[in-house]
Amino acid sequence: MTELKPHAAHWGAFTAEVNGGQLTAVRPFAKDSNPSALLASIPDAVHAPGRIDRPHVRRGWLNGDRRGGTFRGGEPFVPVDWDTAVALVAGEVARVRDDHGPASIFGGSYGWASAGRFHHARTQLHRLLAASGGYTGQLTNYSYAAGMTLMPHVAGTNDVITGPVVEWRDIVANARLMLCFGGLLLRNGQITSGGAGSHDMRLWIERASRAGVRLINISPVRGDMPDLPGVEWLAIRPGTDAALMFGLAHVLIEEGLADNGFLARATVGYEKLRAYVLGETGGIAKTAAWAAGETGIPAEAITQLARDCAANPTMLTAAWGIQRSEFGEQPFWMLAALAAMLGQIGRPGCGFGYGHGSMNGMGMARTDMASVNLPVLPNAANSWIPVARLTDMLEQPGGPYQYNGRDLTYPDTRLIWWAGGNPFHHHQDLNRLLRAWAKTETIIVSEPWWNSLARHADIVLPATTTLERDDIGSAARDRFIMAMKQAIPPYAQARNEYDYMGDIAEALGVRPRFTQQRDTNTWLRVMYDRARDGATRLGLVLPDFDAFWEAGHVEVPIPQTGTVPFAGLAADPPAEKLNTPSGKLELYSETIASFGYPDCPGHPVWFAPREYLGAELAQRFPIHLLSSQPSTRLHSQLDQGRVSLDSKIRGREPITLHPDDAAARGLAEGDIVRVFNNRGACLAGVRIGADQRPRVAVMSTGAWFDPLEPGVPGSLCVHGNPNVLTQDAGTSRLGQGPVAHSCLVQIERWNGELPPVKVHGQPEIAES
Ligand SMILES: Nc1nc2c(c(=O)[nH]1)N[C@H]1C(S)=C(S)[C@@H](COP(=O)(O)OP(=O)(O)OC[C@H]3O[C@@H](n4cnc5c(=O)[nH]c(N)nc54)[C@H](O)[C@@H]3O)O[C@H]1N2
Ligand SMILES: Nc1nc2c(c(=O)[nH]1)N[C@H]1C(S)=C(S)[C@@H](COP(=O)(O)OP(=O)(O)OC[C@H]3O[C@@H](n4cnc5c(=O)[nH]c(N)nc54)[C@H](O)[C@@H]3O)O[C@H]1N2
Ligand SMILES: [Mo]
Repeated sequence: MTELKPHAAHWGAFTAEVNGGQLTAVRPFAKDSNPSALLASIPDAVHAPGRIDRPHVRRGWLNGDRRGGTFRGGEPFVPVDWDTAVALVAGEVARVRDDHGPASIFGGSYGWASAGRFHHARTQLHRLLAASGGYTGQLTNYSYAAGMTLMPHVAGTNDVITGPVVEWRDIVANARLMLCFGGLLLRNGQITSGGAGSHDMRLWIERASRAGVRLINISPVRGDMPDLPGVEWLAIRPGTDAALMFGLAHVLIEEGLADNGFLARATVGYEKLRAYVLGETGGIAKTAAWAAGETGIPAEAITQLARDCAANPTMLTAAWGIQRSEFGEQPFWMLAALAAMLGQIGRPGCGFGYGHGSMNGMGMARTDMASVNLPVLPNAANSWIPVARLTDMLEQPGGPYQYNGRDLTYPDTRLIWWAGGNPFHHHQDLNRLLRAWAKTETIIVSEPWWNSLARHADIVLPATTTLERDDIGSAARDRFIMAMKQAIPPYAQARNEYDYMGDIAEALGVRPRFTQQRDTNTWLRVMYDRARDGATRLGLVLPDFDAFWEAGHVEVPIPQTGTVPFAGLAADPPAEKLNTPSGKLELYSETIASFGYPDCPGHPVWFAPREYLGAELAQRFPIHLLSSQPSTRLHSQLDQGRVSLDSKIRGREPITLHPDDAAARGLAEGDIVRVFNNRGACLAGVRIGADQRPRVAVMSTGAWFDPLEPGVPGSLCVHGNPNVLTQDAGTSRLGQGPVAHSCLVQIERWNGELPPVKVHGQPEIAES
């Protein structure tokens, strides 16, 4: 008999079909306008051969190998029972806390974990470590670290990046022209953090196209925007968006098209920026011809585009990925400055924003209601690093660094505990990470799967998947709250984070602080009721918990009129003071200037990246590699599912090359290549696509890191994880964000034997 259970994931809500304790299929949520194909991979992942069946400990660690021992990843694991695992983990947490202080426990655990908001692994771990004395956390994120550090200085808010951003319904009704730096990505629209009840990104892009909005895809890749009427493509050279924006700004100034009235009343610092654009400062005039040289877009096209922007109701948006590159603050800042020069900020459907094509829910109408979530506990260690400075932290305990106006030092990390994220997916320059990883005494990993992270741990704790527990899916960007009902029993000895962390809390003497004396069921009610109370204060009526759980979901009503960001700035005189020192939009920031950072001065500037096609390094490594988000999975999640596996070429992650670049190397579709630079190398399967700039290659993130010789830094990744190639550096001292998209490589045919991809199965397990 088939049982049906409502459930949800970051890639969508669904009904689970269960037969005899097995998840046999999933059906998309009935109210989803455009369900994601990724749903098909869920049963494969849940019942994958790579599930972790019980706790394990690395053999060398059990034998006393700690700091400075071997590189992790090359040794067998010894199975242990849960009592042993709980005692080992609690012992290590207490030892490091007492001997070195809680800041020596790195519990940042960056990552997406699951959509379920209660059994959210990272939040549970933070609660446990906070209850037991504290830990070093991580600030900002890999998505838009540079942008979110910058924007409060410039616009007094991060809403322009996280939302509510300029709404699609206003864009459709009012804008005639929309510049999309990095395109509008339907593949990214498959995802909402916390779960999507409805995938509406496609609907909105289609509506904009039908309404006659000219949609300009400014990207190295044509496919970054769907092929619809009104869509045009400007094939920009990667890493040069700020240069294009400067070129546009120059035309606006030269042709008297800048809105000087708006600039005077709503912004500060325009004079300094103007002098820079004109070349009165900074050495060179940022003319359209100059911009053409950097961007590869003809000067006439730039000039015409600037005129069109000034003549039409215009919306400017940039994908978050634009700032995931060297000096990533600059294009984000310059986009705001360009919108200010056009003077349309605060008009419905016009102005600027970020991420309209980066994730489902961006630009869609939403309530102000807070999503359902698990509250955190105060962290007494008061220690953190900017999220992407992970390897730096491990390499230089006590080492100084700068971030957003502060002089800081890295903690001395002795213990790492990761739950709900995957640094062997998300971090750049994995070979460097692997070397630094060896400096830590103990590494604990909570994971459902033997992925690359679990394989590089000392103590491995097997977690349940969401299908094995009750939870609630909820996202501020989505109008649905979803009941996630347990559909199948836990796999083997896998346990819920809340349950085994409760036992570890017990061993540490802090169980009541961790649990607040509540069981799972009580927590779900408490979390739901808190959100419901918040809704009531906004005048929204939501059903009580029992009615919600019975129905399987709640649809929160969407207000008829939405938010128009900066509406008060459009008035003359402005009726709105921004939360910046000047109360205005800051095209020059005294605060940022006062930091004295050479890599992020007081107004937007053009810096030539170290790695882009205009750099000297491009003579040796002539291909710019874009490691974009995968259409076939979420980051590293679902890589073992059919959608991802079906996309691979002889088991390798595809890399898409321009026909000229393939021809120059004698490569055909389906060939295997070695992609390499000074940092590392991986295999990949060739796809040929004419719809991208020459000398640009695209390889999605997320293929599980699978080194030919596990435990040997620099070993070839036989599967195709691009993060063995990407550079690990901060965007600037301001944002310290990751720079994955600034990456040069060379590509050659792989003539050797094709090593097997083993990472989706079990690692070597020793006798206990
Ligand atoms: N080269 C390159 N690298 C990038 C990017 C890029 O553009 N290019 N993008 C970056 C961005 S924007 C991001 S957000 C990051 C994403 O990086 P991550 O968020 O770290 O990637 P995920 O694969 O989602 O990792 C989530 C992990 O949680 C585990 N997990 C899921 N559910 C549970 C659970 O219930 N319990 C436990 N214990 N674990 C669970 C999954 O198995 C998975 O290993 O990657 C970044 N890395
Ligand atoms: N299916 C799927 N969807 C996802 C995710 C996923 O893993 N899978 N991850 C989610 C997450 S965590 C995030 S943060 C968002 C990220 O959303 P984004 O940051 O918007 O996604 P990216 O793929 O990094 O970049 C968007 C596009 O920018 C283009 N691009 C790269 N460099 C440049 C450049 O220098 N200039 C210009 N103009 N374009 C450039 C690339 O071709 C790429 O397709 O996606 C979310 N959506
Ligand atoms: Mo992200």
